[in-house]
Amino acid sequence: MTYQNFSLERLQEMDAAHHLHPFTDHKDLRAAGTRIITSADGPFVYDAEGKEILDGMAGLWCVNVGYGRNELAEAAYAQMKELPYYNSFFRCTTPTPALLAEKLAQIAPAGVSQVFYGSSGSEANDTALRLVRHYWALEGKPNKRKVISRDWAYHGSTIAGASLGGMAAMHGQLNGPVPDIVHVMPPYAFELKWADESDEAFGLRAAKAVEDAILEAGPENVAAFIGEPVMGAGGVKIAPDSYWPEIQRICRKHDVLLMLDEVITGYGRTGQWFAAQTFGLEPDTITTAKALTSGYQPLSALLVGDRISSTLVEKGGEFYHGYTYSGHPVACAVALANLDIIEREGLIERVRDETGPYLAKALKEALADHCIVGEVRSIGLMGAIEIVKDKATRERFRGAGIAGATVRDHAIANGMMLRAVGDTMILSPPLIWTKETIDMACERIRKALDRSAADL
Ligand code: PXG
Repeated sequence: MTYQNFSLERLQEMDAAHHLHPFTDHKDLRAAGTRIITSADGPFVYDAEGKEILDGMAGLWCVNVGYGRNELAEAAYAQMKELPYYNSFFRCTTPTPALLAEKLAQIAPAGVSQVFYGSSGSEANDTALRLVRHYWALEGKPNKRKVISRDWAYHGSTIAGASLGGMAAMHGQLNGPVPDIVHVMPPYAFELKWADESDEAFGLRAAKAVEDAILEAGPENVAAFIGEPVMGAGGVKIAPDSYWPEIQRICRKHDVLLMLDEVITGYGRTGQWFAAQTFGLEPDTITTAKALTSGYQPLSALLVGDRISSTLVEKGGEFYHGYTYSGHPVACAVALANLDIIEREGLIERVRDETGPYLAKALKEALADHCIVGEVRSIGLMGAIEIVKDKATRERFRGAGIAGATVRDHAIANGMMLRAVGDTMILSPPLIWTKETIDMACERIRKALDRSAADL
């Protein structure tokens, strides 16, 4: 049975009748009807009515090699025929997770050479939280349990992920985060920088908020700091240059582990394999998922630094943790083929030397002067456009999120898939975008901004 046997209306009816969607107000959705995406090729997705949309979000920050890669389908097919599944418990493995682990160790930052697999970023962060606390217990410091995180962070949607994250609405539905997680201000200059403050001073102030939290908890009680090198779902918040070196220094000074969540920034997005390399950081854990397979299969890899892994291996005994699909052979086969494409086609170098700098320039030249744009910013192939009512004062439109949703809807109607985070428009396209694709995107976004300005 294929979906082609069903009309668009019938598919929408089934969806509305039975499908509970992630992060969705269902009454709203069922009244409006879902958009059904049925196919995709290269940088474009197509909906059930045949409309072509340039995908500015790479699916959901994941399809780094673009759509329509037969090679990835063939890798999955071949692995499924040979061995669709076997577990990696009980002293077993299968070939592809072993091959992938070696590959990941080669591309990871120095001092990070071990891999724990899961199926999602949320699962990987759950693993990371357990692992850092287990590490400190093994080191004879079981009181080092607290984790410092940030408001607006997104670390996933399981109970551990949502607790590590700093989304107030998610905490509300959790009855608050799990204990021993502390959130501090994010390095979000656009809204939090004081009028007379330099970027550098603001970055240091945001980092000091982390140190203050460590000192308040007592360093002897703090296990780790966790952060996305560039906050993604929180609105592509790019820290000033002074922030990350200072965070690294603070973590070292207080013997607090550095956990990077690179679920979005990993695998080329910032112009290096990992943003840790872009920012020159030496993390103890790196959470990765999404672009590890370019979204063609669900797979996550928690990369574990040698400090933690040597203790785990030497004195850990059994680590009572793991998932049925840890090291799934098909997902790992697809990841290997995906990393091979990224490498063979030089996609990371292209982002670093060509399309990343070009996106920054294009956003500035084509969009920054628009009357409802308060700021544009980008790093590698991730960018943000702040929508404001008053360019000079940065005053927002009334009703947080309405302006963002208006721009998004006009963009989609104009063939450009954008995501709105409140009134911040987000771009995180496939790494196969060329200069021409960037020009096409800016033209479509500019039109959407014009129409939105008229509406708002
Ligand atoms: N960490 C980060 C930094 C993420 O961006 C996760 C962890 C969780 O990954 P999983 O695979 O469990 O979803 C993410 C996921 C959005 C959006 O609206 C972003 C994510 C997920 C869903 C929606 O931008 N990021």
